[in-house]
Amino acid sequence: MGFSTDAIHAGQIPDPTTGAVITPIYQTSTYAQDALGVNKGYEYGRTHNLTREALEKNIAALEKGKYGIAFASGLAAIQSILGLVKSGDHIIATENVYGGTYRLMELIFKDYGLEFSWVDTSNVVKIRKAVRPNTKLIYIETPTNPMLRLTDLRTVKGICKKYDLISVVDNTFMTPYFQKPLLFGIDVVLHSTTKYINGHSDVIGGIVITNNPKIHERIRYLQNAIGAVPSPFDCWLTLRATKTLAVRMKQHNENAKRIAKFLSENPKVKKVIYPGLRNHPHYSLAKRQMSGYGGMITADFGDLKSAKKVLNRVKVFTLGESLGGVESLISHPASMTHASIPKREREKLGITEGLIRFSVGIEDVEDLIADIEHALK
Ligand code: P1T
Repeated sequence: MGFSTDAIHAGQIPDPTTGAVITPIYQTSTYAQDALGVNKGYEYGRTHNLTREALEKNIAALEKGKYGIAFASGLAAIQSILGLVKSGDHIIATENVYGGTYRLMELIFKDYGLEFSWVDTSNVVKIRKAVRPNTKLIYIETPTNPMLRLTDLRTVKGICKKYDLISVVDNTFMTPYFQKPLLFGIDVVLHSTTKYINGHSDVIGGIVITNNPKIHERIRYLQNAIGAVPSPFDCWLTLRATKTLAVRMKQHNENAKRIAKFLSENPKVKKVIYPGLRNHPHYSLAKRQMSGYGGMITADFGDLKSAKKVLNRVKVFTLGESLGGVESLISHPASMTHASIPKREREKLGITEGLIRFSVGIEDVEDLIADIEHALK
């Protein structure tokens, strides 16, 4: 089936009791058992929930994966992935990931004996050099948050095959509408469903998708054992949202392309980073492994003073953390999403005080451009 058909139908069958077309919210913590040891396959809400199962099947289908395992947040999904390795194991991770991902790995899990190397994974030589005898997993964010650098998925898959490593891709920025890492042979895909997948800025959630039965078994075990599960209502809202994922992503992409061009032509903007611009260092890779460029733009306004003016003056864009909603958001990575990264590290990555991140929504693009134009005057 095509993407939109799967988005609307996959994982959802009319409710067997009433024929309700929309999967009900199974708002229950437990299930009546027919007799001791006899049940309908549902025992306890943390372990089984039909609304959650529908969501898991739906997003797995969009990623061309067999298994989806949903979590209460993107970070809970990432934590479950760290359960694929053990104390003493080494992980190679993209140096510029979401600040919370860095915090979880470097400031929490390092203390539990995991080793991390933060690598520019857009450079294959650097990935190869980072492999150690105890390396078990490569964790990729592409495009990265917020510098929008890309990693070649085919190359990562090749390295993982050679050294018998697990490959993981955070596909939050692209969504399966524009990028399907599993089709490149990547083992595990994850999302903060909080972002584009839900797309309405009203749910925090995460999901892990894989075709590998062993990885599925382990992550499923951890989902229940750790217990960071999403509520049935959140699953229902997210399931409702995936139905329009294709139309939303098309519009995010169209609007962002127009705004990236507008920003590029404005002399007050020092640098515009958008994978769909020809001057992006990974433009040709973007064309090869993505079918669109997404709705995220990062731009450097030179210094904090200039950035502050833009951040404080916009009216249609809302100043706030997060991204991927239908409404446009604007943020300051250095003091917001990436504040937990030490200043020196941050600046090495290019996350300077003058940097602004735009999450371009699906409003009328003329209004968005007028809003930025006004803020820049
Ligand atoms: O917020 P949560 O649902 O736990 O997801 C964490 C996460 C994981 N991966 C990526 C690429 C992300 O961008 C995020 C969360 N990011 C923001 C809140 C932000 O404003 O960038």
